[in-house]
Amino acid sequence: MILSATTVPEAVRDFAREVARDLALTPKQIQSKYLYDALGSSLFESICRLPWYRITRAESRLLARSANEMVAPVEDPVTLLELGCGSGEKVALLAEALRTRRRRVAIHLIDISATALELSERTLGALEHVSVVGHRATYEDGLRRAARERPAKGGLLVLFLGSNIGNFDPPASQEFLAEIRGTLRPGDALLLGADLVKPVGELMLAYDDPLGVTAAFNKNVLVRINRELAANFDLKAFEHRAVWNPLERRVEMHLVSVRPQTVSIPRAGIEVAFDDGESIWTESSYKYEPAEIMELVSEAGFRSHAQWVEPDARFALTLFVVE
Ligand code: AVJ
Repeated sequence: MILSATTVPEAVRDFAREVARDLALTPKQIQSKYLYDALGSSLFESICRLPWYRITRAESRLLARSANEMVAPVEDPVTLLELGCGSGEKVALLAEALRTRRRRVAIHLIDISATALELSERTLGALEHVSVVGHRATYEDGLRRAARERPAKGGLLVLFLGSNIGNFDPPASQEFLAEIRGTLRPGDALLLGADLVKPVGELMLAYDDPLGVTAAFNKNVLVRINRELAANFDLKAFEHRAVWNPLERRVEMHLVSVRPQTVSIPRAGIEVAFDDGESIWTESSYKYEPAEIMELVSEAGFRSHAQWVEPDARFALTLFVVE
């Protein structure tokens, strides 16, 4: 079952409004959530299979190895809530660990991508002891809805995996973690996956891969604007660029204009002029140190319970509880 937060025309109107607002900023921006239409979501799934993008496999290894310990502090009947579900394979590993408790597990999936929800529901449909509700919504709306629908008894384990938190700048992540905390009760928990700082060469291969899949993923947001907002972006006139910003400790993705040009976006009611070399900033992926993750989340009112670090790809899963 997939519940949709907004009707399609309303979503397009929001998209148009935000694109007009963010392309008027300096530097020009497009919010990263718009990368995930149907094609963008499948390109992201492909990125996860690239040898140079190691986040997904590193996290799955940690989950496969320690899922039992990760669900142990949460009381039956357990509700799992995944923010940004992707393919559903990770939540399946945790649901699998709960099977031995012989209780039913309710799973809420929250994603803005219908493709991701459908894929996850298919993955989880194979498990007999789970019931799944998909919410096609932003994290905030989905959290609120799932919190309303949870049973009076038992613990809720929120999964915020894949380093999705890395898209938020530090103040926004602090605010969002506080919002998660606000919807939880004592006994609930948060499992957070965060990518760690690593050599720049490795980061560049992950975000500017030799096959060009990440470039396609990034440029696809222009394809989407052309389709949904009737724009005339020339795909050949923009280049994918990934840069490591050492001060902010984030990888930034940009779309760089290769010549001076003007693009019209009729449904957003704008014409946008680009200088030669001017870019649109489409995503940030912050990288962390293990101790920093503990601090960030503790400040939002959680108590850290355990941390698992994958030493090769450098990725951390940290479990927090609500007291
Ligand atoms: C899904 C946001 C975690 O930042 O690593 C992958 C998205 N962007 N390659 C990330 C992404 C470029 C990914 N997150």
